[in-house]
Amino acid sequence: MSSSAVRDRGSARVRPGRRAALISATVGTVAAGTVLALATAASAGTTLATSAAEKGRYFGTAVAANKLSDSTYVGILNREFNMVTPENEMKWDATEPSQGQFNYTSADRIVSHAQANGMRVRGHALAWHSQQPGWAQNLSGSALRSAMVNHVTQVATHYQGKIHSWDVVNEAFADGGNGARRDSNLQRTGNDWIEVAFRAARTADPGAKLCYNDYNTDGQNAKSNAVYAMVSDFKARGVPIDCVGFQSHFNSASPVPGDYQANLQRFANLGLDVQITELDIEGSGTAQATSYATVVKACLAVSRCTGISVWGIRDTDSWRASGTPLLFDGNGNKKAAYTATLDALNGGTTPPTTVPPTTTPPTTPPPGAGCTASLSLQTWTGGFVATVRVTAGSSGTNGWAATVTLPAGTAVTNAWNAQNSGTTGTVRFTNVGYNGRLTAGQSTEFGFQGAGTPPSGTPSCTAS
Ligand code: G2I
Repeated sequence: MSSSAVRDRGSARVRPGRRAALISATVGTVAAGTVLALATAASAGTTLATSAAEKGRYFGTAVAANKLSDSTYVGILNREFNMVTPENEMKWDATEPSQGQFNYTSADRIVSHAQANGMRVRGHALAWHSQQPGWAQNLSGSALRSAMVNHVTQVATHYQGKIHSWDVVNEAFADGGNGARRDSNLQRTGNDWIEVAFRAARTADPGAKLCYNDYNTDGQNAKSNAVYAMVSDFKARGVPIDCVGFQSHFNSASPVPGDYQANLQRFANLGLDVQITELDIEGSGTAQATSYATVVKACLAVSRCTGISVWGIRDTDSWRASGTPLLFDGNGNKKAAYTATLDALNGGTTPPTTVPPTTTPPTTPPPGAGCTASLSLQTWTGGFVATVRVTAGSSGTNGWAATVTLPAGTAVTNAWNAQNSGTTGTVRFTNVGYNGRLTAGQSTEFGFQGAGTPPSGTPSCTAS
């Protein structure tokens, strides 16, 4: 796969949540064991993921591996989100607790959950002054520089092909008025440590978008000006950087800045993506809801704002739980902030809640070798997101290929969790490295976005 193809796969447009309710759907069994679920009308989404996808964005959340056994948590996660950021599990202290000894157990759990549920992953964070293992905290100079480069290389290589975007460097600028770099052991290895980290990440995973991520850079100020200057310089000198993450941790002392959208836009104008990476807003009720809507509208107004991630699911999951900063309360109920966020994603339209989804559950594939595929669509005027579920027959698979026939004039604009050959006509999607092997009856999902009229046929599936 060429690196440009890989980068396309990691671009902004995303599939809706796996359990997307299709407002108006017909289902037909086209061939034995193969089901087509086809949305027939454009519609306002009913989950954060579907609504964001209709606007060409993803909607994500921070996830903690130790909560993946909490059924309420997982129920909301799978229903509402199509991007996950490991909250702590990919950090240096978690992934390299002893020098040269890598532990990916917790992070892999999150990545596996994401892949099994058709979500993508924001990697967080490769190089950061905080949450370093003790051994790294005690290093300096060239020993620390080498250790940092090795860490970036090893972790990005381990997750190569599985990460939509990496926070390559996190929080490297100081607060306050002078726009200086933050003092840290990494900074003291030399001012070029940031670009060295980005180059190492690009070499290790050419398909991932590489982001600089920070807080208190959400409006125009001395700190964001300093980041802006660094990014401008990187773009001018060809240092590989694809995106800037705006953490967007807000409260009454640090509200959504009045120039939030303008600040996103000026970074986008440098020719890279912007992402809202750790959104949470302390508060409650209408005030909190209004602030969430402001953030969402700002992202939607900036064409290169490719997605929004909140920093946790329920208020009780938050790193600052007492501020009740999230979209779901401690019982998993939707808050006013949720409704405002969804409405903003839907362009101010409240989606109908009285129309039940009419998607018929897929039929059980007949026993036998090979594989079957089912297709579900979320459509809007001029485009669609297709989710294809591949299910192995009784022999399991070592690899698979699903073929979809597109109407004339329709093209695949990007695909994820599969590699497409061609973009028009009969398009063949083959497994990627991590989802080719399926045991008997096991399923996996991939997705693609199209411009034009959605396919009306049924994907065929062949196994190897
Ligand atoms: O502080 C909020 C975020 C700011 N931007 C970078 C993010 O990585 C950061 O996330 C937070 C996590 O949400 C917390 O969960 O980073 C904190 C550490 O800097 C995380 O807190 C740590 C606690 O400090 C540890 O005591 C604890 O062992 O979480 C660890 C795992 O629960």
